[in-house]
Amino acid sequence: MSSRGYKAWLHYEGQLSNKGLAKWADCFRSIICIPGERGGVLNTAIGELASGIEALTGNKPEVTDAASAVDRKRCIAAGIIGAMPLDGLAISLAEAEQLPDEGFIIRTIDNGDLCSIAIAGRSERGLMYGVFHFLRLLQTEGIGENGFNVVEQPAFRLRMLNQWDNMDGSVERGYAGRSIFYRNYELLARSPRIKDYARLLASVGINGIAINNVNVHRQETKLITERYLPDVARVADTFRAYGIRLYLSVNFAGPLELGELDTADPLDPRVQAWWKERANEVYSYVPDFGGFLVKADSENRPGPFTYGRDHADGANMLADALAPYGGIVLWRCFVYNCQQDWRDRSTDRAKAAYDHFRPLDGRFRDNVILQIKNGPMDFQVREPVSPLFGAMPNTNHMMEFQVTQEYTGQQRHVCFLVPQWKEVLDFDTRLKGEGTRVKDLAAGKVHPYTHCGVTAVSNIGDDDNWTGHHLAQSNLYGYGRLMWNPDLEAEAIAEEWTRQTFGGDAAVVETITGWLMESWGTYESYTAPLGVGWMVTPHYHYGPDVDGYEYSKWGTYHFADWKGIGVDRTQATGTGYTAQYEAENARVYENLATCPDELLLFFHHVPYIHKLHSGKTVIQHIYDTHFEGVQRVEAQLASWLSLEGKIDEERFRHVTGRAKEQLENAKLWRDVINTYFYRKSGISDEQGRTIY
Ligand code: GCV
Repeated sequence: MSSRGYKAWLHYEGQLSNKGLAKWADCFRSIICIPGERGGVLNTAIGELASGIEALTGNKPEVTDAASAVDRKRCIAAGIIGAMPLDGLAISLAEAEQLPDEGFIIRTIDNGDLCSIAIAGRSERGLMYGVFHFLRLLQTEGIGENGFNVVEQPAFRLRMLNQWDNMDGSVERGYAGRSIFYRNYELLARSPRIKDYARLLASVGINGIAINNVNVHRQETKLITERYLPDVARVADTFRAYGIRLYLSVNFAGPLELGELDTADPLDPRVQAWWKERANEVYSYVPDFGGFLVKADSENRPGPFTYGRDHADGANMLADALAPYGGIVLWRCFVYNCQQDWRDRSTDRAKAAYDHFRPLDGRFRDNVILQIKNGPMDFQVREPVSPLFGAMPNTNHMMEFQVTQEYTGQQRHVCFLVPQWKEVLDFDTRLKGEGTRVKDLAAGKVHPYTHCGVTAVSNIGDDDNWTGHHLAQSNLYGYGRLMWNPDLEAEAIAEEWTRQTFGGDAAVVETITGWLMESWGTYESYTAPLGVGWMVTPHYHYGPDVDGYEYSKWGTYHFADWKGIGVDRTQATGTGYTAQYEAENARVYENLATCPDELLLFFHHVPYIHKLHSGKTVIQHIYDTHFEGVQRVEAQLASWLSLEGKIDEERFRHVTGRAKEQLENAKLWRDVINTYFYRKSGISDEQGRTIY
């Protein structure tokens, strides 16, 4: 496939033109790869460098391996620190050795008319990230008179993605077609798409992937058996060439489900031996296998509770099986009672993860890492940060985000999530005094975690453009970029994605970047208000259904009646959830006077006439934001339409179609939400706009 959508942000279409270029032009003719020995990721890096430069300049560079050629000027010298002579490259060994494995240096050397460019990675992977970064800089900023002086390293050690792909070819919460990994219960192990996907991920620094759904069904349970391991190994090979480790989701009841034992009790020696044998076999096929991802005792999946054991017992049993090979267990904390009685006002789903896991701190093996969703509920458009994150100093942590837009418009609406993730990463948990931010915890800077980082549910499928909506590619790109460097500005990420994907025309860049940047707020404004969440069509999670989950078993309520709305999660009169935060944060959320408006209904049940900090009443805020939200979508559509002729026909038509659908759906949200609350409260809109 060669469409623009398919190439995503890597289509390098002759965008290298700026005034500094002449000075460096000669360098682009020749690449010296140091050392000459090539294979694996090094090969990938050099191949990407050569083809990227060819696409950008129109000239195929000569690639030489000769170490002796290192003295040559007017080239790009690309290599691995330690194995490459640094003389003449303006890089000191002391500086280079401070970099972690995945770090790199890009430096231009200007000796009058003899210029050269060095890309030096601390490892093969570091070099590959350096190459992609270099190509990104060429496309977004171009190379100026002063060249480059870049030193980079990733903030987080684990930067993963989770595919929720099933072997029948479906994708749970997938909005971009079918799976690129499976069809009819077979792995598409030789599919070029997997390689192209690996390339996209590597270009933004992803270094791990779990390739099957955390809900592990019958056939998927066999992925860790001989039936599928040869194909799993092929897929692992593909990802390995891009520096990405492969993980598999496993079924906790595997021994039982495969009919080999009559129990899955983690303390039963037969079960322990079974998993050890499985691990041994997996590693015989995939020697650098990453480990097991586990959803246990969650949403009807099996787990240790069946045997009266706890999560530490379950995770440790798997960890012991993987430990001899250096594998890890990614154990999910998305554990709650999904059979709740809506009449029961004391149970609060938001409290569940913390209540289940916090008491187990210190009980998990060093090769277990707890995977904690960013919010206490489930990837809503607005939630507070999970209070569990950082609250277990003696247990490895990673944060789980959702790139796929399950609750944020399902890739039919534009909703650029980088600003949301950035808020989460910047959140000050205060767990070790002021300034204990999530990003520092995830980077292992606060507690001495042996493994830590971030992961996210992917948003791709076999649609030609990968993500359904062309603009949804920005979320995959943005996830990688932000998790490499959480200090990047969301807008800078949006802009660099736009430039690489749609080119550098000023109106195009401004319009698309602007649209992306206001899209999360826009989506929030016409959907569920003030952090209350849900109000979506049950199961599908698209479109409004205010009471869809209100009398259900899922623990997701808004408690709206004729007087007010919201969930009282205070310690004083509610479920006591606020107590799970550090004292100062708890105080902020507990008190109406300090609780931020955008989370008001997550933490409090208030009358419709309650005044927000903004000065508006809750009910007027609901009306205003819902009318404004639709107006914003109208304006976004209009400015997109003004780009006609500046965007290729195919993408222009496609995005226009989706934007029109978004507008219709936003109107539906507006009218359903406004009408519902008008009918409940009996309070009219101050501006007398149409409510049904
Ligand atoms: C994979 C939510 C989703 C489910 C998903 C689950 C999870 O409940 O709706 O589809 O299952 O989260 O994260 O495990």
